Amino acid sequence: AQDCQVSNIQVMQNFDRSRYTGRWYAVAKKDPVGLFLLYNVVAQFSVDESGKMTATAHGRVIILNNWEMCANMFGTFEDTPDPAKFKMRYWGAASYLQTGNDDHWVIDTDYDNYAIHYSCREVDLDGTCLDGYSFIFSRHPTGLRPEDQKIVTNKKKEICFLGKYRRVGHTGFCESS
Ligand code: DAO
Repeated sequence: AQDCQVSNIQVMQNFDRSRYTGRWYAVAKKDPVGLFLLYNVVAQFSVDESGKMTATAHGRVIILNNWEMCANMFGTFEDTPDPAKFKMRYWGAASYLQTGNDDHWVIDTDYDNYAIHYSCREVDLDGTCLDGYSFIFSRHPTGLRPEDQKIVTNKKKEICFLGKYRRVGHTGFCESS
């Protein structure tokens, strides 16, 4: 079913947040309007004592439309009735970085190799996504394993973002920031 209705998008069944913890490398990204995270994007997910999911991320970002820098970002996740759908509040280590409150859906993951994230910021009047972004994460900085590529391509199609991704490279440049 690919009617591109945001409300019909299938997410990960029985999402297990504890298996999702640890380091994920963004290897591809579909950008939103007013893009922010550019390259060397690494996210680290955790589950705190109370069971709440949190994350930190670092990467090359663009601010004021033409200024690039390495940034440290933080996110906290509010649960919803669907275990794979969260509300993410995010902010930066510095005040001039982006802040926001976005949907954060886990579309699919095998926990050990790949994950597909989806966020629609603005749903159009016809129910499709007008402004959204998506990360393809890998446990490996080198990218997806060949056997995961087909799964990921199918999911990109299902969320109606196929052909809208760009590769996100890893040079290690923002690792120490
Ligand atoms: O890059 O254009 C963009 C939008 C993404 C903003 C989200 C950044 C927040 C990161 C914190 C948690 C990590 C998943």
